[in-house]
Amino acid sequence: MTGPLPQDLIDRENAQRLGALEDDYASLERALARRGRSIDKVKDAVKAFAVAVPTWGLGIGGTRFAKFPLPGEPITPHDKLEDAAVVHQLGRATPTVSPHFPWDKVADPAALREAAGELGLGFDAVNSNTFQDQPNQSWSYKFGSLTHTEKAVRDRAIEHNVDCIDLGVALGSKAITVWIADGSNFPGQQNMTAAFDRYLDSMSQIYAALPADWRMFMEHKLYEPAFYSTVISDWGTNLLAAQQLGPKAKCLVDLGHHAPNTNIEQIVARLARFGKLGGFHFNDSKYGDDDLDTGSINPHQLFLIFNELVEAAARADGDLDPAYMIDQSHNVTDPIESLLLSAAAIVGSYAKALLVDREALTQHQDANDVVMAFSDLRRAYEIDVAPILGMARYELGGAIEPIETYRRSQWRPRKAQERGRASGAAGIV
Ligand code: RM4
Ligand code: MN
Ligand code: MN
Repeated sequence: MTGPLPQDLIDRENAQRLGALEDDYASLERALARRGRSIDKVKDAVKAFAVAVPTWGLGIGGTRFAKFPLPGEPITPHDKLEDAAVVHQLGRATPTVSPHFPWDKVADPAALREAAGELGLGFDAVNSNTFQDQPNQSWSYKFGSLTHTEKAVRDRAIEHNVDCIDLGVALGSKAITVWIADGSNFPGQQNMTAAFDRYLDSMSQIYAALPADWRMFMEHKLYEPAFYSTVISDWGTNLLAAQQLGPKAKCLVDLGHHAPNTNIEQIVARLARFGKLGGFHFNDSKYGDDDLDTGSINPHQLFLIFNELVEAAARADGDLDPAYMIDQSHNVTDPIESLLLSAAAIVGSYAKALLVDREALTQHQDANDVVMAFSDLRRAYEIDVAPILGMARYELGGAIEPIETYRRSQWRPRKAQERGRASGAAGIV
């Protein structure tokens, strides 16, 4: 099965656009060839690139104030898979989904895995949730989870993470992402050293439950919901923990989890250099952890991150394998459209980074030729890679123009007839 949308619709839409695409591709091919770059090589790398879609980003998100449901948005885990399959069928860059538990908890994970397989999807890292209390839960995470002062609460949080690993094994996943909301709102509220020690102790117990071929991604975040201090506040703290825990423990970089103006690309370079870069949660932000669409605010930063990744990959000689995942909250758009645009922004940044003339850049850096070094980067950033992305999608059976084809498919209005209505309660996602 190619996906939930009729393939002949995609073919018909593509047929109208193929001539123009071939024309643009040939023109870019000539322009790149003049500079000694092979367009086909970049296109092949783009075709092999994959980024995971978050199940929590497939429904409409919300803020503390309100959530405005979208008629036809997915309600059940299976609905979410269906929508993820639409994203992949059109965009051809998102073959996996990253589930969040207990939000995506189902009685029969093997059946969910099979349903995903039938839709052409697999599972990326599973996510645990100890930042909310679940209905009828007899303990509370109000004052922390893996770092709670009471052992009984820590044990429940550890148990939940181990359950998530078991679910992930049943789904065919190979990693767990742990983000905790633990921290404090007032100076003096928490013994910062003791809280970190409790974190290390709890995490070592989760680490011990990891299957041999699994990785554990640890996500730092400087604030929110704790507003004075968070236990895993920054990449330095995260790296210390990952180093202590062992080789399967890696740092995950969520683009929205840094102080404003942080040089995220430099963090990426550092983590990659020391074998501790686990993966990414892509999104964009203006003020805080806004979870806006990737590349919508600062596409240049995204390019610079991929520039470091391409640089690190050349040095690592096949030893660099970060998990690429999206983590966004779609409050005012159709999530399918946001995810299509975001995946294209991510893949496009990767393509641009591949177009950097790395030999020339190194020469200019070594000669301290600032303007030429900067110009090398700028030139690659300014290339319009849309024809490469369009051709890659087309050759993989996707849509040359995914959003237009998606709208033509009438997917959402049809689902509005079939699916129930999502709750309008405010909430994080
Ligand atoms: C957090 C963090 C986690 C995500 C939750 C929903 O801010 O980014 O990755 O699981 O939000
Ligand atoms: Mn995240
Ligand atoms: Mn976040």
